[in-house]
Amino acid sequence: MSLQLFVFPPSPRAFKVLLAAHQFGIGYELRLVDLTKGQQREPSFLALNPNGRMPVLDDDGFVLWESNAIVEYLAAKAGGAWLPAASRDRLALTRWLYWESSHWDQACAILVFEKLVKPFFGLGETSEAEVARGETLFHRLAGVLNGELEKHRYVAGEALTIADLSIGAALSVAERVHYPLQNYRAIQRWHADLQALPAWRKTTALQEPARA
Ligand SMILES: N[C@@H](CCC(=O)N[C@@H](CS)C(=O)NCC(=O)O)C(=O)O
Repeated sequence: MSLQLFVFPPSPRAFKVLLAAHQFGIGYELRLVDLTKGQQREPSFLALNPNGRMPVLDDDGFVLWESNAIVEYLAAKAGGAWLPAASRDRLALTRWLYWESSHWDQACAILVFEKLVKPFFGLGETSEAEVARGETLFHRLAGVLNGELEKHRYVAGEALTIADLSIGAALSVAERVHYPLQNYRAIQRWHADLQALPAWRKTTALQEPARA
């Protein structure tokens, strides 16, 4: 059986794993988990991920959930320098994946929920208090990211790594979420570099909400 990615493509977390697969040139079968239809709560999906959340990878019976774990798995499968063998080199990237899931994803998710998910799913008015909370968290993190990107072209140095794919995925909805990026010139430059990647363009083409 081929490698399968269970995703809802409009989501930035789906974008992350699809972007990684495209960047590494790894073939996959896209299995739609339509969140608008509650497919993440169906028994067949819960059997793959009891958390009822996408993305999920199934590679010939090896099942993984958590988007950053999936990115690491794809990087290992791709070989080469994508997942460095030396522990210090690898952990220099891993720490950014933890940063992404503990801090960056959490801050971005507040803004995505208020400005994108609520209108998309008809979940009520945007809460200005939540937007303010999300923006406060966002600024603290964007300052850190911008500082690193002033020192080198990509997050962890001069070469593109899984840290860029993981952290950059949130910006796949930047135009619609209006992250407060005005004062972060290095992030803007990096975002433009990511958008120019053929893999980014290929992933963007899948973002349109599924119509069934
Ligand atoms: N930390 C997880 C988060 C996954 C997640 O929260 N996915 C959301 C969509 S972006 C989901 O499937 N939500 C469905 C639900 O909560 O019912 C990851 O990075 O994979």
